[in-house]
Amino acid sequence: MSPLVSIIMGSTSDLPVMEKACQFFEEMAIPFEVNALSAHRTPAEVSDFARNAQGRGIRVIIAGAGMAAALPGVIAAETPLPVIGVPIKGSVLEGLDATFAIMQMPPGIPVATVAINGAQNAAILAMQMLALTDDAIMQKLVAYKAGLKNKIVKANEELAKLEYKHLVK
Ligand code: RP5
Repeated sequence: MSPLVSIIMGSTSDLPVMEKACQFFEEMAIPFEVNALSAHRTPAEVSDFARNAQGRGIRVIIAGAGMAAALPGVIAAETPLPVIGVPIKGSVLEGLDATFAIMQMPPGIPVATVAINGAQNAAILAMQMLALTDDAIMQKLVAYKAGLKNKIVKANEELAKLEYKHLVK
C-alpha cells in the first residue's frame, strides 16, 4: 500500500496537533505517511522530500509547523503537489506567527492554510482533493458529511427536551 498523503511536521513537539490528521486518515482508511522535517534544521532533506514526493505517488502534502514556520512554503516551492499548511500554536504569539508565515505566501507559490492547530481540517481538505479523482473516497466523504449533519439533528433532539418557563417551543 503506497501513501497518498504525506504528513510532515517541523518537530515532534507538533505531534499532539498533527496526530489529528493521522487519526482522520486512519478512520477513513486513506494510506498516509508521517515524518518530521525542518526547513531550518534539515533544509537539504526538505528539498529532497519535496522534489521526490510526486514521483513516489504522493498526491497531497500536509505540513505543520510553528513559530516562523517556513516549512510548508519551502516544500511548496519545490513540488507541483498541493500543500496544506497547519499553523501550530506556539508559546509566545498564540500561533499568529505561524499563521502569517504559512498563509502569506508570495504570488506563484500557494499554501492552503487551515486554522491554527487545524490538522483535522487539513486532513479533510486533503481527502476532498483526493476525492476529485476517486469515487470510493468521494463516497466516504459524502458519508462523513452526512454524519456531521446527524450530530446537529441529535443536538436539536437534546435541546428539545429543555424545560424553561419562558422557553417558547
Ligand atoms: C518549528 O519550531 C516546529 O514546527 C515547532 O512548532 C517549533 C518548535 O520546535 P521544537 O523546538 O519544539 O523542536 O520548527
